[in-house]
Amino acid sequence: MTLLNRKLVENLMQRRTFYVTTPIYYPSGNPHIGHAYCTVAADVISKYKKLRGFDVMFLTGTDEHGQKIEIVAKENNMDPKTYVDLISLRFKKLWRVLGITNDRFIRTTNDFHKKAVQRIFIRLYEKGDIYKGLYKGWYCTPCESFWTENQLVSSKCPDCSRDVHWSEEEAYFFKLSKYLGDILSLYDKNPNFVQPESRKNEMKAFIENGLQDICVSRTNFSWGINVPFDKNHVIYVWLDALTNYITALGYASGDDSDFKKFWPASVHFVGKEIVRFHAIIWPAILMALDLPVPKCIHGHGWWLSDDSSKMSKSKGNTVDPFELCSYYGSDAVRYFLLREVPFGSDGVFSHEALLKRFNSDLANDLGNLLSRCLGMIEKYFSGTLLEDQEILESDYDLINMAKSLYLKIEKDMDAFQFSSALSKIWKLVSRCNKYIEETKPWDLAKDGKNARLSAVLYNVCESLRIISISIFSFMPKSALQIQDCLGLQKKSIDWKNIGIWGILKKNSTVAKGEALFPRIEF
Ligand code: ME8
Repeated sequence: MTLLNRKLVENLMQRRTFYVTTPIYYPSGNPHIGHAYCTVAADVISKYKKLRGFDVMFLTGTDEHGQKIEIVAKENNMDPKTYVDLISLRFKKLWRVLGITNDRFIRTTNDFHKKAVQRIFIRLYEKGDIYKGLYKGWYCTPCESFWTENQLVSSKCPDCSRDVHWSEEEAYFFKLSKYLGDILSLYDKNPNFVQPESRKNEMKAFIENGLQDICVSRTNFSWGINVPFDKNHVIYVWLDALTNYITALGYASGDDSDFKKFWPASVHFVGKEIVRFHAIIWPAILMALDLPVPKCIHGHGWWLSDDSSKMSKSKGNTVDPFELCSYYGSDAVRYFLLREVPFGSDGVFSHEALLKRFNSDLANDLGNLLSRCLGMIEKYFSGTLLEDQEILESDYDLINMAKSLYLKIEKDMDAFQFSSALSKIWKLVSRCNKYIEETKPWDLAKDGKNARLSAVLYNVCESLRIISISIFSFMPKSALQIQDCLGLQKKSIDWKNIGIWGILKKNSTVAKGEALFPRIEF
């Protein structure tokens, strides 16, 4: 291989990695629908990128230190480690139930992470970007955040509106103020760094009046990683937590080959309330470590309860995703979460809306299409797709729509517009249903027009094959079930096959099988 070719191949290989993360969740209570939301979104993009041939790293995990965890463990009469062991298992279990296939699960109590965080702290201290000073200010325990007097809203935490308490102590500080200019120029040079646009504007407004150094150690509790050279101090939980994105890849802990391969992250998915930590503090820490910053921070919206307040553990108004999955099935839950509300916006969760989506989009539109089409092939041709087919010019409206579907989805998926991608897929589902109404296969059967009838049913099967590839990342079980009904192997779920017409072999056998989404009556 010439040097130039080798360079090209290396470049190509490098371009084909994709690293997606979710926030690492506080195991301060059982996982709820909000946690499921972000992890499903990351799973969808991870499955999609894998289908498209990327070498993907998908990381999630739990953020196990801090005063909040210490308190909740005590309330449950457990030591913090026993408590987080228990709850982090619930998160892992939920990901299995939801069909999530993360590549790694980090716990901040993992030994390798603790050691790496200490090394990072030392590096920043030796560089002069962490220094010792006196901390005076307001502290919000649930948010693990410090606030100045001016930042409080009606004397409460500006993020969660709960009580704050005055705190005054010797502490270590990170020189965030030093990186103000670099962060502003990061936003200017990379207009897509913070998404959606509205969140970027919020960040810009937040730092308009400058940035203050932040306190990165605490002495009033002990459940955390010690400052290695000053054992009275515990490292601030956000410094501990944010660095998970690099320690999980082996940064500062020996084998850093994955770090070299996957960093910088392609996207950090986070809820809108923690964009600030990810879009300001995190890049500054990385800059201080002389590391590249992530390519994108995407702040998604919130699921609200029907009184329009944010669902959260502490408010006790959450929806249990385990229950939803056992009632509707994991694919339906995944579909609903990403279809109902555009990823950047807030949405009100209701069982009525989920049931409506289930019965209309899944049972009626897609489920019926599959069973109707395959039922007719069983009835008229004993389950075989006939060789002899009479294609008409008018069929090309459906054929072309199906063949070009991938172009529209790719655009949406690359912009994390999941709801829009699904609505385009459902346009094809509707077009198939309309095509059946237009071509009236039952009349063709009655009139003995078998060549035309077999063409019509073949066209619907091919469209269903394309639909199954397009929905795989959203609803993996259903996609595989459709493929199975069409007599295809799992490996035919391949993005290379999505824009090709005629993959289904003529003379092959199909079978209706069990209903894809049996209608739920209530
Ligand atoms: O903030 N709607 O953990 P956390 C949508 N440990 N998404 C929601 C949601 C809702 N009602 N409620 C929670 C933490 N989420 C830190 C993160 S990262 C280095 C450290 C999702 O358990 C959303 O993604 O409070 C949000 O950002 C995340 O859960 C917060 O989880």
